[in-house]
Amino acid sequence: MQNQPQALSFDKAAFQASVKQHLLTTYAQTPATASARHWYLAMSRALAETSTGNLIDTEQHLAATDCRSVNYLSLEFLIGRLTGNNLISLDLYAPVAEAMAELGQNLTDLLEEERDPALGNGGLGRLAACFMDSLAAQEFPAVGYGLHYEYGLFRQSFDQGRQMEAPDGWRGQEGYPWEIQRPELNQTAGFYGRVEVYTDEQGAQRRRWVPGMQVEGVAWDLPVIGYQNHSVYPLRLWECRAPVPFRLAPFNEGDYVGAQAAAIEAGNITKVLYPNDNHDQGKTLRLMQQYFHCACSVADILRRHLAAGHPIEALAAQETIQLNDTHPTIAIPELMRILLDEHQLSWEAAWSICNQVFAYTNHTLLPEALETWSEALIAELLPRHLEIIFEINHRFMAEVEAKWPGRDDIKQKLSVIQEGGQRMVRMANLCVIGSYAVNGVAALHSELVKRDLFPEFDALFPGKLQNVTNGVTPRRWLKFCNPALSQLIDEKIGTGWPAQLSQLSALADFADDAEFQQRYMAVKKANKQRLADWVADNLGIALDTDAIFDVQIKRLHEYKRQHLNLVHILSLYHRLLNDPQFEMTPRVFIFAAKAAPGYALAKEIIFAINKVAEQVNNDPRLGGKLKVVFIPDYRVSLAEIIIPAADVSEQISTAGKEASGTGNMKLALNGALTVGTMDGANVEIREEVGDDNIFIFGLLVDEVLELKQQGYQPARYYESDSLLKASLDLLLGDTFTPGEPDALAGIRHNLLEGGDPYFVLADFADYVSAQERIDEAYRDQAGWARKAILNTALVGKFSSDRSIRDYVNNIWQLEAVKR
Ligand code: NBG
Repeated sequence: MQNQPQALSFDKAAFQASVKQHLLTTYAQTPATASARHWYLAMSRALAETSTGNLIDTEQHLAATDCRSVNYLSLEFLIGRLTGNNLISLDLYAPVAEAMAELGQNLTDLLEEERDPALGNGGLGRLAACFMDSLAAQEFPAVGYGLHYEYGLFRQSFDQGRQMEAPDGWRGQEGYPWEIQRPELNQTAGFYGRVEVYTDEQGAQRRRWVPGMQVEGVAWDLPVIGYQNHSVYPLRLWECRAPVPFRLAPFNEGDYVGAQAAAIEAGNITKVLYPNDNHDQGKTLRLMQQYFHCACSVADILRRHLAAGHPIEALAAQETIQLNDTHPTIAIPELMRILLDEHQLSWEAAWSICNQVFAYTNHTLLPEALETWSEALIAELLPRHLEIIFEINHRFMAEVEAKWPGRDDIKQKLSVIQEGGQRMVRMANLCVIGSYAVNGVAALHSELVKRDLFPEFDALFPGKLQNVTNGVTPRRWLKFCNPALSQLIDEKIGTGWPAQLSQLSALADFADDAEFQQRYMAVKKANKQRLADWVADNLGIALDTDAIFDVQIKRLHEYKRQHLNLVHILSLYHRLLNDPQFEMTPRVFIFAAKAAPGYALAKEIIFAINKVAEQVNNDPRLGGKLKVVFIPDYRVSLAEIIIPAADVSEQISTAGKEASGTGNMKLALNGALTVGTMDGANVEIREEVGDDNIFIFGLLVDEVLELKQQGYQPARYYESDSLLKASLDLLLGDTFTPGEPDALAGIRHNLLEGGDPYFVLADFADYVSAQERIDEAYRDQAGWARKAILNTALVGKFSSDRSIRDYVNNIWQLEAVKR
């Protein structure tokens, strides 16, 4: 059956038999004994069988087609639950629902049994998942390479308002039904050791690395199923194990620990995902993860290339490698090492290949997120790679000297090695030097990369620094998560939009149609009810669906300014209690966010929001006007319930800090109106939806910089704005923490004495006025419906299909291979 795509036809009886077969042979259950979880597992295994067939067929087809592929290297793929989404891609949602109903099972309930594979922190990992979906949907040949963490991002719960972290064993006891181990693809990777100099047969002096430790990379594939086509691409995740699983001799001697030391050390490498978003922690094990990931992935890419009969010199014609942030940077010296030491290419030949293979995406300007590794650490773990890094830098410094003779200041800035104190290796510099293209993730961000982060690189390599604005997959983020809206859209404009999101613009014609407005808002209301029911069931808080659902869901970070949102809530609380003239539309503020476990202030902000919520939700004087809900354990599947229910989308980062954002796109697509700063992709969302359909406030990037240069004094804002003063002062005393005075004062302190590094106080007044405009706009329900419809209609640009086409056309130069 090679190269015969399996049709998207569905044999119900065969499928039901397969489900029952899996119940029995994989899970040792009969229909009488099986729990909902067993049914979900068996159903998913039955579906996965089909996709594995298509995965292998696609693989063989592509190998025979001699096409060019992209290899997407990322330490994170925040894929979300697969079963429901895959049913959409396979176009089998309704038939499988029917088949399962006949077996006495409710599909919606079964889908709730899947645990989110939380193999990412936030936007960066979720973007990688959307990109894989869009590659498969458009059939651009691709392999995703990541790590098979035993534990994904921690599970979050609250204990008296404080974040608690628990390990997330995402595969469960039974293993994850969609993954398949591919032992024939396993690779090995080395660490430590020394570099050996030897003379080869031609009498030339050569160098080679003799590692002191070897580990095995076990290949696991997850299927990335193309939307209603026959292509299935692999998301290949490497699990680290000892090369020899168990050493019998020392064990028999009674040395139980020694016998397993290697296994324990290797197992640690892919034990757990580092829980930092936009922050570099510099831990040794993290560098080991990075190198392990790159070594296995590069080896697999070369395996495919050579197995297809291509000469090593032709690598760049066949393969491109996209580095998702600097986390996989070490792939550059790794490929150099293999080309030089194993394939014996000259430096020039090897470097020219690398320079045509790698491309790099920058996802942040925050200095604390720009990775550096100590030279000493790399020397110990990867001695040959350090030599290669030095040589790359040495030759690059000569280029800099040629361009700017005698400019040591520029050399110091561009050097891969940061001098002064402990010598550090700057991964971003290495990426820019080693890649043929570098991109930022939104127009504004890419401009700032050129202007502020890498101006000299831009001068040295004109055209290398580009922009690709992020996007989100419309399959998961509209069709799957918002079935009611999807159906309404289908009715109005047909069913082509999930594959071509720009078609949504046809909805704009109905923005003023009273009947359509009413139906659109009825869908929103039903989605709000779905969320309200979830909140009532899980958190015991009753929500009024006539209230504005105002949503801020994203990682907890000072730059994202959840505390600006909090201070605004405090201002409403103050006004409701103290200003008899004050009127407001009832509002429900919904938060969901995880804080990195080591980020103390972020955790204090979570605590403060939880404490304010407790008080506000139970204060009868507020007449139910104000509710605050912090939903624990934010994850993809929660986003899928919250986003369709949102009226207002909070995108309130300090201008210049949020590279793009992608939650902003998902929320706008689902008809939430953005209240946002001129930051990241908000700027482009505004361009698309128009000024009347978005609420922009706050300082611009250059105004922030100017204020900083002048010497920003947050206390001035506090002293001159009585509402701000009253709101911040609510954080003193024990209004929200009875018996525990000043428990929330740390946040106030950070904003006043701490200098307010993210300009919360400077933007407060304008934020309040944007919120007042929202309140007023919501009172005109028809007007609001119009704005919401236009958001859905006009954000087609933000499909990740378009992002991928931008990469394909401007960077990767791939051809689609249709099956
Ligand atoms: C994040 C940015 C977001 C952006 C995503 C995806 C990192 C380092 N960066 O603004 O903060 O949307 O990347 O590009 O996680």
